[in-house]
Amino acid sequence: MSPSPTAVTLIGAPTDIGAGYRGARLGPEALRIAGLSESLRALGLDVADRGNLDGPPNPWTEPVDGYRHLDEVVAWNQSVMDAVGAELRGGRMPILLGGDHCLGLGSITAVARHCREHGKKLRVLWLDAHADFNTHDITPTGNMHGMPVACLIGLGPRELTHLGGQAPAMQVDEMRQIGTRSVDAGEKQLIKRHGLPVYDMRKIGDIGIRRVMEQALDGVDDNTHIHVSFDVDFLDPSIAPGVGTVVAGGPNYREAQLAMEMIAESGRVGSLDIVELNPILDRDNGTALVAIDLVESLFGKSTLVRD
Ligand code: B3U
Ligand code: MN
Ligand code: MN
Repeated sequence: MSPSPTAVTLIGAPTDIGAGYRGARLGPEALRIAGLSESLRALGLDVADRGNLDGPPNPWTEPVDGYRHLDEVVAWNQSVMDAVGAELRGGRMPILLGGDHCLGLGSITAVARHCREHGKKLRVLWLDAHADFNTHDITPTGNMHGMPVACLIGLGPRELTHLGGQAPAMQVDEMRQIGTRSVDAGEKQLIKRHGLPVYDMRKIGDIGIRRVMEQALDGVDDNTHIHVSFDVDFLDPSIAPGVGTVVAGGPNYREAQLAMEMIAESGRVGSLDIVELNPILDRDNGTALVAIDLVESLFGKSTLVRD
């Protein structure tokens, strides 16, 4: 297998437009201050930081027809899609620094289009406590960071499902969700109806993270582009308290690290989102530091003594 790309580009998207708490807009700076670029450079990567994208402010208004801040969510996702698409066209690997997880829509729409244009298979690894599979009629909050996966497979408002021109942006069987443990009642039914592949915490408890990752990576070949959408609330809150929606019972440090190491060993990682980091709720930027440690593992930093 060929090695992962060595040229990576950081793209900051400082917004919490889709979240239920404000503060994820500070995520890109927290990751920079915690030394993301330096850590990646130390692994031998060529790192460019394009700074932050611009977008509308957060009006902090109530949902309308089940969507909170829909116009602003569209605007932010449009810029993310354009920026991520530009890096892929330039042969660099985009790393989106969120920002909340509604931005996964723009990022993955660009990645999916790139895969289609280059005849590549797509595998999205959605590392998250949540399924983010709500629609406007079942969402308990109207917060759009709970909806990007539904939008990606064609369920949602036209402005979002057709962000990249055609819908759906991706097929449900191109996704694997890992670490899931907080799913709303309507969302659960929708997951069943659409056959969304989910490795929830119960599955991780039953068969262990190693076998879960083997299964989630099954079928990945030399022609596969892996996109990792890393919602920091995937991690157990004991190691990552700095997120808006903490959910107890997540992967511990070593489980998360092994997951990242196994993804790295596939050699097929082509793009990454780091989202939902909320420094306002963190202690001493510790969650950013943990996220960076795990991203280092994703880029090949190994715990093997003889490698
Ligand atoms: N499922 C809930 C909560 C939630 C989803 N994603 C996050 N929180 N981060 C919702 O609002 O849709
Ligand atoms: Mn999420
Ligand atoms: Mn989440």
